[in-house]
Amino acid sequence: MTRIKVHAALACALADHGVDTLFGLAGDANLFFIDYFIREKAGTYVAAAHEAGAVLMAGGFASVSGRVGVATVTHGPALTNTVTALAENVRSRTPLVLIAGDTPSAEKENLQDIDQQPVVAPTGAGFEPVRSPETIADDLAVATRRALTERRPVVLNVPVQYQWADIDYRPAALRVAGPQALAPDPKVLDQAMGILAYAKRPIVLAGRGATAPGAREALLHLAERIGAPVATTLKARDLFRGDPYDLGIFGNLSHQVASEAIEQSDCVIAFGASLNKWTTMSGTLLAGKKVIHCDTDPAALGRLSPFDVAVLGDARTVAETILAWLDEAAIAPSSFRSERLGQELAGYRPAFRDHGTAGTVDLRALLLRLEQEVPRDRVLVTDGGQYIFDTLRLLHVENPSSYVHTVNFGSIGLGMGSAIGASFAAPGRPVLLITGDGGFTLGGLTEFNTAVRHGIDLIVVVCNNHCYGPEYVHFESRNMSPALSLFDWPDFAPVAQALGGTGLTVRNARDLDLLPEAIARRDGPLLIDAKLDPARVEPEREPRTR
Ligand SMILES: Cc1ncc(C[n+]2csc(CCOP(=O)(O)OP(=O)(O)O)c2C)c(N)n1
Repeated sequence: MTRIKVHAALACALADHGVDTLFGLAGDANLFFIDYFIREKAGTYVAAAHEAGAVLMAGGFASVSGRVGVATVTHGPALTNTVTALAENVRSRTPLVLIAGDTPSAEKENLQDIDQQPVVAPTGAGFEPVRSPETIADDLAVATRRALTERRPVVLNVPVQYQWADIDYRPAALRVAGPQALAPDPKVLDQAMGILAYAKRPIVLAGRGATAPGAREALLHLAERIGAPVATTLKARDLFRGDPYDLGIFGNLSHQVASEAIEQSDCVIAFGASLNKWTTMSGTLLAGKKVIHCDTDPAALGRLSPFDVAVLGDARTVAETILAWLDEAAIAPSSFRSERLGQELAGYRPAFRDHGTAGTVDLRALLLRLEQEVPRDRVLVTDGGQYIFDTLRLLHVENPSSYVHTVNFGSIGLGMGSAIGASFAAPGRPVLLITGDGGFTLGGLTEFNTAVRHGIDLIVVVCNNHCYGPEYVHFESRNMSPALSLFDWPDFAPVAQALGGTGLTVRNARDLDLLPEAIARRDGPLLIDAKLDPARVEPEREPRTR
């Protein structure tokens, strides 16, 4: 037990929980604690330019590392600036603690006073007030435990007047149960076996809830055993990369060969997937098929989509148990993993018509070149906009945790903060951020220099059609002038240079040949301003190859 100030105790408590990286923006109510964390605890502190950036960074860090992300802001407008970022992280189910200072409770006319709990409530984040100076370590432990077990951001509200109070510091234990196997009920599994035994064309589908260690191998064994191709949701993208029967994404982003296989299938066994409207294409992809839905969360089973059998259990244990039962009952595999399907998958190449002109590059040509040129161990972060559909189809990662999805709240402009945070969870690996010009000007510009200051290996690709894509399409579809959606931005490459990074402008297909050298020679944030045609913003269906 040591006698220290509350701000020091907060820094010690963070370090005692293994937190080594803190994202924030300093003000009256958190500056001494940040200073102590850096000086006395050798913590890494990332100073964001906007509070939204700080929270997004903590979210990106948590998403890639699998650890709790921690951010800090001061009171009043600093907290209101985080609302969208909190809502995003609630919807992505990211464990995150936001340490927010609060104005002195005794002070009547503090300009920055605002009732914090009602500010946070509609975002869906949790709220934990620090009860007294003496309980600060315990209250942080409660907030952290809640963030990890409830899988959402929790705001820890720290009254500013506590900062310099002396307390007896004692580390508080973080009581969080580790991951564990959850075995299925044999009676329920028996029903699932009844379906699998008769399935002629089953598919094994994995969501982000099926990406725990060991799950991939168990699901692939199961798939092989029942003769099923494998597929994932968007958020579990590339989990089965390398398997010859990997269909890729199941849903509205499926490629042509996968779509055909999904259409023919008569049974889907889904693990850790919510079966939302994008995965099921509003239910149409599961219609007429038998559905076995497996998840560790009883509330997830059947929440968004009907099932024939709902199995409570973790992906690995359920898959391994089914495998053992299949062998015991000597059930033969289906023939859906046919040689023909394997050949079609091996031979599949994305097909598209190149709409590039002398002054614009085709989005798909750009993305396919990036797929080739950006090192494979990249982390991929997408902002929001029309370009996202092609981006998610054509760019790949080595495993699902290397992909950060930032449009869970449908907001543009959240990619840059998330990308910076992700980089701190993936040292030595490049982070590739794909953003629109609207998203970049809304949220990316603000933090580009933060990436420069911290020497981050970041490649920002601005899909610059100098317009708000969906708004352009709305106007055009009603034969109205799209003028309101068009923007005469400055070139972004010199802007990136002025902010301390490097910039490259890609004006047409020929300029794509500049990418390899620019990417190879990068030594800090690199921005690629790719000029696209606003009239070509809508994703096209893949032309049929057969
Ligand atoms: C915070 C926020 N403000 C406004 C919108 C509405 N909106 C949706 S897409 C979009 C424009 C996106 O433009 P850009 O980033 O250039 O990508 P594009 O669609 O043109 O490819 C806007 C303004 C939004 N989704 N989020």
